[in-house]
Amino acid sequence: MYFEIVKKIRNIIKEHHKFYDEALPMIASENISSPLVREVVSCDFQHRYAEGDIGNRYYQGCYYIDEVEKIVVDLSKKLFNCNYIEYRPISGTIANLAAYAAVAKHGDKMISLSVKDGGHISHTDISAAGILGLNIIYFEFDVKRMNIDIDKSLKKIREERPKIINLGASLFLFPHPVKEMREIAEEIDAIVIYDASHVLGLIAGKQFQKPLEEGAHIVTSSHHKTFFGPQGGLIMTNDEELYKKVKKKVFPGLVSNHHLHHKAALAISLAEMLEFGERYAKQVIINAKTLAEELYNYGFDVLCPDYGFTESHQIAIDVSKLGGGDKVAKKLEKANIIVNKNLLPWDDIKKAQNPSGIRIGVQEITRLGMKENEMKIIAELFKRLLIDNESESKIKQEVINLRKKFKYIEYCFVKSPAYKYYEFEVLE
Ligand code: DSN
Repeated sequence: MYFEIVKKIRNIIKEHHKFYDEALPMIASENISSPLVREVVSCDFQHRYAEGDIGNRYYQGCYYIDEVEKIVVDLSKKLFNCNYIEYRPISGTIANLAAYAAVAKHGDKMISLSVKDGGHISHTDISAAGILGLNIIYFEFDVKRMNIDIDKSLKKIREERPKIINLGASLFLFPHPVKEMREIAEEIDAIVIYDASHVLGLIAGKQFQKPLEEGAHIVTSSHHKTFFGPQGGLIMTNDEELYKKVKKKVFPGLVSNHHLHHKAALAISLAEMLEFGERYAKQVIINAKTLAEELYNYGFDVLCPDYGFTESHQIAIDVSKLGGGDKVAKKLEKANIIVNKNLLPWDDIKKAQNPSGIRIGVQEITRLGMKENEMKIIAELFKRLLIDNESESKIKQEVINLRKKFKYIEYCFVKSPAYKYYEFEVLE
């Protein structure tokens, strides 16, 4: 009798795949992984345990797992030009928690960006940093530039003397001032942690700042936003002592078994990044800038017009004149355009359910092969839907038609349909 439920679940998932196959997926924290990554995610590693280090596990049967994880380490060091990589965190938040715990203790101060200025929840007292009991203070923020106000923040850091200076963000339009923060960190004996989750693929593709080279002591990240997936986290550093501390906090600290199939699949996406990353990241940034400019020219309040709108995969728009982020994101969703509502610096945090902004990411549609011409088409669809008030059903049909030309994943070794549901034959 429960097989009926199983069939229902599979059908719901197939519908989800069809929906994404006919949509414009533009959530800035997501991406689509290649068929090779997905093949490896479904491999037998998902059933196994490999607690411990490569070559020194607490379980037998890890021979091949060791081989693959050695490749993860080698490729990560090459791609990110770093000395030490801790690849076992199972998410970006766990990576942050491990890094914070490695260098600070309950009651220590950390400075980070507030959520309304773009910070991730794990950088704040409502999530990982708060669970660790860190005392969070916030950077001063320059809303015009949508970036850390360097002078005011340096003054605050000198006064407050935080133990951790935490860079990186979820609304992350421009490179952060790593060099300046490292200089002051030296002065007050602090550690600079840079959360690269959103921009890891751009860093890998050499189209964003180089946080380790610019002075971050530790870089934490997820590996599925601008990076090629699958979901998971990692930590990098060039400092052996810090690496030893971080490693202990990851295992046995915060991770028992590290989702081996995801790390095997990470080996594939590291290879994909080494091969295609530069070309992909360049196109991501061209697409983001093109889309931002087109939207701005149609009259949308795209942030930072005086600073080129963005240097990352993201665009932020103040849509308060159009009814606010909640209304606009829902209207776009009805037309198969998937974005998220987003707090902007001038919002009250209590407005999180209906903030002023929407955030748009172009990394996934870039991986589907879209370029400048498609950005122009998409901007026009936004305008017709949100400014001219054309019907959602009409715009949705145009989205479906546009997507018919972009069914495959680009920047990967094999040609395969992007949102295919890999269905096994099940005998009833
Ligand atoms: N909250 C996610 C984002 O959308 O940026 C990151 O975890």
